[in-house]
Amino acid sequence: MTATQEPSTGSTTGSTTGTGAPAPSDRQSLTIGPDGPMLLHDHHFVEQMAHFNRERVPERNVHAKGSGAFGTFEVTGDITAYTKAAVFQPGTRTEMLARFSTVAGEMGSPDTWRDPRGFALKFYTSEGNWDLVGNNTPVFFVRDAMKFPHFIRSQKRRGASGLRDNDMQWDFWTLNPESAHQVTWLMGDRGIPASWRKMNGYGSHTYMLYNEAGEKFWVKFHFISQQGVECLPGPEANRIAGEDADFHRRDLFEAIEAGDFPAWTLKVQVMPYEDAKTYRFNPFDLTKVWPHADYPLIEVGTMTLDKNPENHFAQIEQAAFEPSAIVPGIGFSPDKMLLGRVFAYSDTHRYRIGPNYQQLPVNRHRVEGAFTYQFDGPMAYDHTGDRSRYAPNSYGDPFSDLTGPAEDGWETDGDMVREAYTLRAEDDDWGQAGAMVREVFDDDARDRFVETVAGHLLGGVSDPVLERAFEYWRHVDAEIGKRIEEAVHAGKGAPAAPHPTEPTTTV
Ligand code: HDE
Repeated sequence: MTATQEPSTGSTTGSTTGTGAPAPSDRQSLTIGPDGPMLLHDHHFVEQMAHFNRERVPERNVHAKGSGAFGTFEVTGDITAYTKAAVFQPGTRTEMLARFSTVAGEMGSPDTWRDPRGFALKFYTSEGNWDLVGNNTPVFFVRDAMKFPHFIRSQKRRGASGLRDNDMQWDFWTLNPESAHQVTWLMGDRGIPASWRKMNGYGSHTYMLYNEAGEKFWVKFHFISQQGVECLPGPEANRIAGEDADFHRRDLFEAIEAGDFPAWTLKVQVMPYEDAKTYRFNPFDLTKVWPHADYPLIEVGTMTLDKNPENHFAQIEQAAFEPSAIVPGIGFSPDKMLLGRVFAYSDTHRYRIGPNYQQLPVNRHRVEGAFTYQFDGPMAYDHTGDRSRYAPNSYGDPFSDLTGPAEDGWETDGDMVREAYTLRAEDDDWGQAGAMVREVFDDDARDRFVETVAGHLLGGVSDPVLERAFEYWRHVDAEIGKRIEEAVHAGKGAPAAPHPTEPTTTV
């Protein structure tokens, strides 16, 4: 082989241009003589470069880092007393897609950072797609969608340095005490799952179910891991973060490749419609869970993931989960966070992957004979032929014309206001967080919790915010607040946490 010859592996005439013509070369650009200038009409070179420069779509501004798999949901129970949804009819099997993710980290960030995990599900049901876009925690940081952009920016990067900053995080959390329950989850062991396969998933919000007779119920969805729940100790999670940023993605992909299919049991809590009016705290408040003693879990079915994506970009990066993807028998609720999300997700998809994102195969519904009055727009793919482009019309093309009360509606009245939820007898910011610390954590978990919170607070949190943080934890639980303050003062002389955004715990 002479000096100028390069090794050729495989066929040297097999690739094509974007228009399908034989490509001239994937190694040499067109020049005048081997040493001469490149030529502009080397359209294959131009096309390669131009497309390469456009290979990325904007990453999700939260939940950017994630992956998932396809599978099936099979109904093994019977909740037809509560819902007419086809997906919940006994024995029904529905194909689905799940995507798991962290929240604050960018696309290349480590899977094992401390963070809630996205637990996004898309069910390709016979009545249209049903998306349940939840997390691995049953609650959330705030109660009103208006706070969400502020919350997320406090978890991201400072304007000047572009660095993440514990001071911002604690400033936001302590100025929004409703965050206490979710922050307790986050700083506890479940803040770092050992695997996406070994964590539960929750719809988090209260939704509505309604049956054939039009009777309505309120519902919360729980996906209980059949692999159990396992968490990573902080130091091990930090070590893994440095060695394999894709630890969870790899774990899920390789498990499914090996035929080790993860499964979750769907259970629901059902609250009679009228109960919501008098329940002791606001049942639509996303910072709270419903005690299982009040509304026990009812088994519904099994979700099994058994098929890896064939193309990560097409099927995971461009997957568009949206709470607005709802089907007959399942409805929304007065939860302001849910109602805010019903707008936000489709909006972000139109921005990220274009107005026709629902035509992409991974997002496409599986309904035969579907007939939507959405046409054209960039990258339109559906061939609508000479279908009527308006409704009603005289050509027999279908149109909808429901009138009267919405079947998934609820009664409401009052002036237009901007106010927090009306407080009920047991509406507070601290009770359920305190119950978690005292009744769910054991002694060892409390020790790890104190170390994690103190380690995070020692990562650059300013004194005024620190004082508010001590008060915040005292409200959650006097003893835990005292221990956290002592741990911070004891650690004050110690060097700040090695990675301020990650707690240095000894778990
Ligand atoms: Fe999200 N959220 N979110 N979120 N969220 C997004 O949509 C938003 C909230 C969740 O794997 C975004 O496609 C608002 C709660 C998951 O693709 C965005 C509010 C819960 C995923 C968005 C919330 C979630 C997202 C960013 C306050 C759990 C990833 C990119 C009202 C119940 C889905 C995107 C996937 C993604 C908006 C709060 C879970 C920006 C406005 C609460 C699992 O649209």
